[in-house]
Amino acid sequence: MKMTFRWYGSDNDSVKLSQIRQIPGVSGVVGALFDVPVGEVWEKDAIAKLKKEVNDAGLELEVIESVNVHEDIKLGLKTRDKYIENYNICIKNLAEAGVKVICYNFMPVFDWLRSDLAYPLDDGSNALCYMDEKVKDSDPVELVKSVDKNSKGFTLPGWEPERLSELTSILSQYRDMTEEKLFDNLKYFLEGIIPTCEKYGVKMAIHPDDPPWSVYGLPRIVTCRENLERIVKLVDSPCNGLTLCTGSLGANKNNNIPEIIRHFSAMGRIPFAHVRNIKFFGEKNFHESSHLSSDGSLDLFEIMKAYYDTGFDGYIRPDHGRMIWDEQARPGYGLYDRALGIAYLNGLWEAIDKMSR
Ligand SMILES: [Mn+2]
Repeated sequence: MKMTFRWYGSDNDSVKLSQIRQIPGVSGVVGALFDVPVGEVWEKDAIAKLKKEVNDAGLELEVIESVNVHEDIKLGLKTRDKYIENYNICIKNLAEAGVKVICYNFMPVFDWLRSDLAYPLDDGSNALCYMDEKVKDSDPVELVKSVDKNSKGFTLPGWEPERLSELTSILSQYRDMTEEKLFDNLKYFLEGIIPTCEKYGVKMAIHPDDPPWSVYGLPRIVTCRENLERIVKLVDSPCNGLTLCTGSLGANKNNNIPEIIRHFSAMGRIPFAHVRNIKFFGEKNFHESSHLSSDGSLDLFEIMKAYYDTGFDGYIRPDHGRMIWDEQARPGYGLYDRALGIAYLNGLWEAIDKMSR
């Protein structure tokens, strides 16, 4: 297991590399080039600059999150071949800079979705929250505006203003999209890029849809064990893997997370693990919580044990954290609670390891 921490870049993150370096057990950051528009090539010079900055701080840059997939690929438009070609150049350029894993998602239009970015918790902290009725009753354009307004000036990944400015027209393009068509389009994309990944030794890791159900009538397919099974077999290669996000998949109570981890980790198809907890307060309502099992609805001991027992040697990160100790940071991405999460995950891992010997 290699512990990592997501970082948005020196001009785009309240957390410094020097601070990340001091979190016990962290070997690297999960980074990205956030100023390259979706679908464009990530140039070698820009990648090298980011890598140097991270390496100079004593950290590795072996995981990228995300190289976003252009809507034309998800929609299956004729123009997709050009974007797949660009994606292949990105893979090659990143591999040559030492990147081993690329996280991506295949959610139409929206990336992750929340109704509240600073939901107050009993202990005085706050966290990201999803209330189904609130999302259902909202107009998508209004929701985007409110997310933008409440992001404290930080850009939020997946909510890039330029991508969402034409929201109404993009939504209308998806009017006839079905789950089956989306599976077909994902297969076409994977068939176009996995040979490049095999050639250059990069693993693709698809992130589950968050939340794992349809929103605003848009189909979502990365939602449950059955669909994950179908996805890893669309192109049956070790380079076609998963970013197993406990909080995203765990939002559907029918998903048995430790069991899903055991299955796909034993297959060697989890190159990247997102480990965090959520707390339900209704069937489709949840807020994010601290990582501690007793603070949320997921059992983090069973989750880490599932990884340990299946010989997990991929990358892991604490995913999100609450906002605590008056920190001013990007919602979900402060330093303090994610660092606490790492200490806890490392503690679980050490205990499981020593008790297993
Ligand atoms: Mn995640």
